[in-house]
Amino acid sequence: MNERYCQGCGAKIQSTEPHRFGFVPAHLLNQDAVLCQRCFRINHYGRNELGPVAASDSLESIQAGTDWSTGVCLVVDLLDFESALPPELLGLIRGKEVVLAVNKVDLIPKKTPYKELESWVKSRLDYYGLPGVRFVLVSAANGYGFPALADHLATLGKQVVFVGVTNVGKSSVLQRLLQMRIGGGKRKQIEPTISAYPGTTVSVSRWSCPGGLVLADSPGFVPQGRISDLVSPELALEIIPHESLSSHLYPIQAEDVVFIRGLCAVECLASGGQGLLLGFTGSGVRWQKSSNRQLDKCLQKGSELAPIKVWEEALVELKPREDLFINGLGWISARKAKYKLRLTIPAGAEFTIRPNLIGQKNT
Ligand SMILES: Nc1nc2c(ncn2[C@@H]2O[C@H](COP(=O)(O)OP(=O)(O)OP(=O)(O)O)[C@@H](O)[C@H]2O)c(=O)[nH]1
Ligand SMILES: [Mg+2]
Repeated sequence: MNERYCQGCGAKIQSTEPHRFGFVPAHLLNQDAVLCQRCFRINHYGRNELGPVAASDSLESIQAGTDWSTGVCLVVDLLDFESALPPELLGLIRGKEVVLAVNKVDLIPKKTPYKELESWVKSRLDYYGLPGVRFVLVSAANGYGFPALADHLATLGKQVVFVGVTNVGKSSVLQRLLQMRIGGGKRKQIEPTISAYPGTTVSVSRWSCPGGLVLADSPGFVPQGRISDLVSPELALEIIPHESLSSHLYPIQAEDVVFIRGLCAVECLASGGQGLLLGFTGSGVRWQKSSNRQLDKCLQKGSELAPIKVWEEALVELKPREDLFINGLGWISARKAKYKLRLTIPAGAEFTIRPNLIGQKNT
């Protein structure tokens, strides 16, 4: 008998174990394309009851997807850019023709010119050893950039796979392209399953478009160091960027602390004059300011209910118009003065100092 796969998430269909991926009750199997119970429940109730796919399984599927493909659309989340290009993932697509879809630009404040974002992305790609890679700013939420993306994808051959780390919007980008009727023809009934929880797509799932083009979704690569992956799924939903980027401005001097409650703190050890720190997040959590005497309270250290038990510290210097980016959380940006800072983050979380994403740039 031919094996069948869920059209929404790519899981292998089975009718024996309701608590495993790919379950479809036997009486529903007599349709051409099937959707597993997990995808059905995600689509109708927003609940991902079985949790994310295991990182090792998704790795195998990504490898299979890229081996099969003639070209790769690498999807990254502009608000979590520094988590989006792990070397292991870049290794999986090495040698392939690649177009980058820099997604979620709808979350950037409207007054930021897209030209400015493009030069920022270009310089970050140079930094990550990807000079000259083609990229398009897109929003799967509002359709921005999709005509340009479709033109680029048309140069990748007939078998294009969408890859990227978890939750960047691979399935959403693919869904938007299918809704545009890329390649012409009618819209398919079952679309890729999308959810706010990382780890939704389970395996490679393919869509044949008229004209011979085949588009394939793939599971997300689980990157190291994102705070959103170190906490419970409920807290992760609060942390993951999903609303328009907001910023708060704080005049900062020695002994001040800016923090995101229970998740991270940045203590000012010294500043080279009167300067400001801007705290950015695109999620349900916010930067606040306090004094270093309140540090333990800000981090909820010692509290029974706090999710983070082990912390790490790092000393960093931040110059004007540099961001201190904390993977899977948000960032702070220095203005006017340079700072010596002590960063406290959950053990295993990663951070990067980078040129500022938002606001006037150093020339
Ligand atoms: N604001 C905004 N949200 C988006 C956009 N694209 C995707 N999302 C949201 O991002 C979350 C993840 O989207 P998915 O398409 O499931 O992401 P994925 O990369 O396929 O995730 P996995 O399958 O888990 O690896 C969902 O809550 C989407 O609604 C976008 O352009 N803008
Ligand atoms: Mg997906």
